[in-house]
Amino acid sequence: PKRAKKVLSIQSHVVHGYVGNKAATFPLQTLNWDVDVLNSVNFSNHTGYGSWKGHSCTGIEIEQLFEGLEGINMHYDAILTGYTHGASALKSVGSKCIAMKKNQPNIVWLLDPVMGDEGQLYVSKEVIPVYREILSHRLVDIITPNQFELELLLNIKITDLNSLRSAVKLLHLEFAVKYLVVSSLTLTAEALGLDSSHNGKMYSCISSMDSDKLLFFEIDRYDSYFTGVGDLFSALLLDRLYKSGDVVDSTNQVLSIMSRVLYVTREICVKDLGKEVNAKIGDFKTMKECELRIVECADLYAQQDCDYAPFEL
Ligand code: PXL
Repeated sequence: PKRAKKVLSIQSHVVHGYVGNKAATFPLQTLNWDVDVLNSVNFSNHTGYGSWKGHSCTGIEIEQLFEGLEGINMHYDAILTGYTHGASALKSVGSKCIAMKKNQPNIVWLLDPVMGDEGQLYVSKEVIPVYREILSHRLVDIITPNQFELELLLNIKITDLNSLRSAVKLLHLEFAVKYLVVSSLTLTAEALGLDSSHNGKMYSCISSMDSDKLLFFEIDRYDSYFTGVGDLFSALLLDRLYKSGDVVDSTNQVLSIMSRVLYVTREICVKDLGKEVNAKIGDFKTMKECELRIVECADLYAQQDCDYAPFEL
């Protein structure tokens, strides 16, 4: 058998549903990764339900887990860091991952600065400067913010193509990240200078440190709020980029899988309930119906078809 690669994944755990490590672990396992799962929080469910209980790890608790791993001489091929609720926990995650990268520079580190979406923060706002500090060490290889998170990191408002370009440039310059993949932009087709035939679409964009090109993908927009999409996206992107190093093809494959996962998720909902359901943030009934069908989608994660035609703007 082909030996599995090893990834340390530091994200949230939820008892019910699929966000954070619950959205990343099983898909990565199907792709032949040994996933060492460090849970930054232990919640009943994701916070978008409006009702949840649970515990967030303190910085000291996180450090102890890393010390335990050091004590048994663990080494990794990749690190995936996502949802961490508080500043002190994130500081510990940051300093330990920075130390690992310094000791072993060929580890691939994908940092997903999970903070919020569409203007709403779902972690403590104290994490914003901590993410900036971590990134300033210039050791992160891949970053996957959404538009809101990119704005928070750089303290820049993105309103059109020019401000997006400035943000992307600044990010590469200040933080030396090799690849930036913005999985969902809230900029409209109009703001990007596209004609009205593109109305109602959403965009992802990618940029590499060694190129001035900004490449876009046009994807479907849903009225429903799906949580965990970003977490599954970053896990799959880490797999593809680790294995191929081609950011355009990797992103295309992953976006194609994401579209199929959302299709299956919606189809199962229709079969179960006889109608489409659109989740509303804070409403646990609809949120529950729209949990990603991570298990049922097991056969999708290895697919390599590219459904999109990326274009430059
Ligand atoms: O997908 C982001 C996320 C991850 N983990 C937890 C969350 C959320 C978003 O709400 O609540 C626990």
